Formats: sequence, C-alpha cells, structure tokens
Amino acid sequence: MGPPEEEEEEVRARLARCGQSHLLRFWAELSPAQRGALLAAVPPGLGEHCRLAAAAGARACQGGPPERLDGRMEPLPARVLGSARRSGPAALEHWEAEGLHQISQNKVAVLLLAGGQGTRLGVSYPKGMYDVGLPSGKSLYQLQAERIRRVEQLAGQRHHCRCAVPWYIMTSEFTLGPTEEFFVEHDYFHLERANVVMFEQRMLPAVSFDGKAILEEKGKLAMAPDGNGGLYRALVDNKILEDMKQRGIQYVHVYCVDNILVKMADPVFIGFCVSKGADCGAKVVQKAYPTEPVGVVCSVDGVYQVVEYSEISPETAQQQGPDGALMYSTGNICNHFFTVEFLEMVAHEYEPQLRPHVAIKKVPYIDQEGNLVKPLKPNGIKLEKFVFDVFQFSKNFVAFEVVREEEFSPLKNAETADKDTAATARQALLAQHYRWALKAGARFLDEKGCRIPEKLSLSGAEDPPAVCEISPLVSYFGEGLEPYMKNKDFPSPFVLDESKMELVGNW
Ligand code: UD2
Repeated sequence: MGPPEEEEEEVRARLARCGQSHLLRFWAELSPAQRGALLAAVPPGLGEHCRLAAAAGARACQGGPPERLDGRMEPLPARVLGSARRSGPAALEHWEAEGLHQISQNKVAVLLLAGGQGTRLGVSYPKGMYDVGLPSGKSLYQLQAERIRRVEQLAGQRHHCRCAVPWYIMTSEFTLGPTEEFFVEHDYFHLERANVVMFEQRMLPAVSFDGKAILEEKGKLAMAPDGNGGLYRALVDNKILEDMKQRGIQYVHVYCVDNILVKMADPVFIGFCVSKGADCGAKVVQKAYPTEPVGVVCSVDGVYQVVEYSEISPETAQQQGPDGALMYSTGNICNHFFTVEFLEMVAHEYEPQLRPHVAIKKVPYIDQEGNLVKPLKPNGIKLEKFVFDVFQFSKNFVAFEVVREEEFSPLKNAETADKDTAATARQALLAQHYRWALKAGARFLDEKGCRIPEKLSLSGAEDPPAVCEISPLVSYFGEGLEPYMKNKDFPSPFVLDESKMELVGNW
C-alpha cells in the first residue's frame, strides 16, 4: 500500500517549500511500499535541520573549533574533584559501603549507550558483541552482564537480601535488532529478562554541504543516530523514566559500550556521588597524552562541562601547569552518574537547549543518474548531541578520578592501529587479572612446570608474564580470590570461573 494521495501531495509541497524536492527524484521508479517508507522517513522540521547542519558544516570547514573556548576554560576546582588514586582505604571503603547499600535497596540502575555505529572499529555488528580474544571468548556484553550479576550478589551478601540492578540499553536503528538477537541467543547472560530494557534513540538525516538531505538509496534517506546525547529524548520517547520510577530507581550509572574495564554500577563511584549529594557526576582519568581522544572535564565561564577532544585546540590540550603536568588532564571516560530527578529535569525542560555538535563524514549517496557513489572525501554533515552536555544544568556536579589501569581501556580501533584496539583491551584486562591473582597469593607455572617470575609493577600497557582470566562472576574488583589462589600454583593460561570456585567451601 502506498501513501494516501493527500498525504503525498502534502509532503511534496512541504519538501518543495524547504528546498528538498530532490528527495522525490526517483519517485516514478519506487514501489508503493518504498514510497510510503520514504515519506514516513521525512522528519518534521527537515528544512530547519538541513539549514542548521549546513551552517554548522560551513563553520567547521572554515577551520578550528566551532566556538573558541580556549580563553574561557579553567581546570576543575579541587572541591568538586574526588580521587580514588589519592584517597585512603577508609574513604574508599566508606564510599563502597554507601554504594553497595544503595544497590541493595534496589535504587541503582545502569544505562548503556550502545547506539553508535562503531565506524572506527570497522565491524558491521554492535561493538558490544565484539570478542577481543580473551581465553574465555567472552564478548563485551557478556563481561558487562556478569559484572552486574556479581555486584548484585556483593550487595545482597552484605545486606542479606536479594537485589537487582536493572540494565537499560540505548540502541539505534543500527544496533537494536542484532543486540536483541545476541541477548536472546545467550539467554540474557542469565540476567532476569525483565531487568534488561532495550530502547531506541532517534535518527537524523545526513546533510550535504549545500544543505540537502542525502539519498543513500533511491527511496531511502541517509540517516545517523542523533548522538549519545540523544539519550534525553529517547528517555522520554520510550517512557524509560517512568519505568525507573516504578522500580524505585534513584541513581543511574550511564556508560559507553567499549571500555573493557568498565565497573558496572561501581559502588565506589555511586557511593562517592551519593555521599557528596551530587545530582550529576563524571568519572575521569588522567589524560595519557595531550591528543588522547577523550574529552576534558573542566569549567567554561564557571560552568562545568566537557570540551570534546575534537573541539579543543592543540595549544590548549598541550598547556602545562607550573608542575609540568597537563593543565587539562581530567579525561572524560564516558562514565556518568545521574539522579533520576536530574534526568527528569533535563529530559523535560532543558533538552532543547542542548547544542548539536557537527561531524563531517563520508556519506555514500545516489547521484543524479541513480548510481551509488562511495565518496573519497567527506561530503556530509551529521549533527549529534553529546551525553555530557547536560553537566551545565547540574546544581551539584562532582568528578571522580580513577586509576586508568583499573578502569579504562576502550576498544575504538581496528587491529591496524597502535592504540585502543582489541589487543590493547585484552592486554589491559589480563594485566588487571594478573595483578589481582598475585595479590591473592597465586603463582604461575609455564608449560614445563617451571615457575614464571613475577612482575609486580605491571601497567595495563604490557603483556602480563602469565595469562590468567578471572570471570566477573567470581570477582568484581579483585575481591574474594584468596581462598582459591593463596600459595597455589596455576598453569598459564588459566581461566578462573565459577565452576572452579564452587570447589572452595566458603565462596
Ligand atoms: C566518547 C566521549 C569522549 C571520551 C571517550 C572515551 C562523548 C560524546 N565522547 O568519545 O569524551 O569519554 O568516549 O572512550 O561521549 N553512542 C550512542 N549513540 C550515538 C553515538 C554514540 O549510543 O548516536 C554511544 C556509543 O555506542 C558509545 C558511546 O556512545 O558507547 C560513545 O560513543 P563514541 O565511541 O562514538 O565516542 P568517542 O569515543 O568519540
């Protein structure tokens, strides 16, 4: 069935008014179903969107960041910056206890941003399904699911109750189908199905430099997800905040899909933010080098915000303080804390104020003769909102600095790159697990049965001398390993999973 004639006429006129009639160039060749789909895909406000995108694209192409923030940036003041690195065990235990308490009360949820296209990694399926080559073969999704199960267990054990950390997963048109299938295939990684809620963010048309929406097929607009800041509209579109309130959720840990070390519902981070009475918080790591592709959490004109790596000038990124350290060293790792109250306020009141960011991309298109062209140079503008752009609305913002080796190793690039690849992610996880095993008193033997010399100060960027993978179902942050590992010899490679732990009585 094609679209009713009146509707068609109305859309035709609307497209003509906003200079987008070219979208109907191949109308005569389309089937009724294709016509219907094309018309349905034309969003309200297309003309305005195209004008905005073209203007932003032109500014971006003239060089430099869209808006020079350099002179207005200030590093975060010490009073809003907590640190796992610089805090003593008593403070860390206090925050952890607070976080576990909130989790045990069923007040904490995690929310995964998984609508991105993973272009840099170059795979056609969602990044969370990626297997980085661990001995266990676990995907990023599986590691995350198991960390949720373990943290629920830790909170439950401490407070003698059963509790749940619901997992909200924001997907896009590209990632929803395959993500759902993957979860079904893996039986939701043994999480309760009702506690995994997938929802979809909106898509926006890609626009050419002369302000025209792009056709990627004769009857199909080139669309891209509206950025991870599309979260706030998606929360409303899909009634997610209502769902959270119904479950009694008060705190949400929002994170991005590709950090293999991500601590789901991290009790220390949650506890820190709750103890400070924060409505909004960000985890940061010290930047590894000035051009590292992470945003900088800072203040601009006295308002907290992230200046994204694509929008900071090289001079500012390299600026050093009197001690020689980077002045803007608080690297955003896309791990955020929000109260549900704050999310509600943002989603219902402030979202329209979020400024879109511009990305210039190569967008395959159909030329005037109807041939598909894969451009060699960027030809399209995509507008995206960023998840952290809501920090400006916070009444009590905090940042929490964590140790990179323990918490941040993102999978961004294909193997040919030298940073942020599957190899570096695998290395970071195995180095962490090796450190945990040594701390618990384990010793490792090579294939000839000879003791492998220990390497005590192991960074995340080198291969551990022995391979030991520890299931998140066994240990969340290195806890509980001694009964099984102390003064024992293990072969390398070794995978410690729950089946082995069941042999230990007091586990
Ligand atoms: C993100 C941060 C950057 C830094 C870095 C650390 C943003 C805007 N930037 O940069 O400051 O913290 O991560 O690794 O947060 N996504 C969606 N929908 C979209 C686009 C992206 O859900 O429309 C998700 C995506 O699936 C991923 C996350 O958002 O989980 C971050 O997206 P990215 O990998 O494109 O962000 P990146 O590395 O440029």
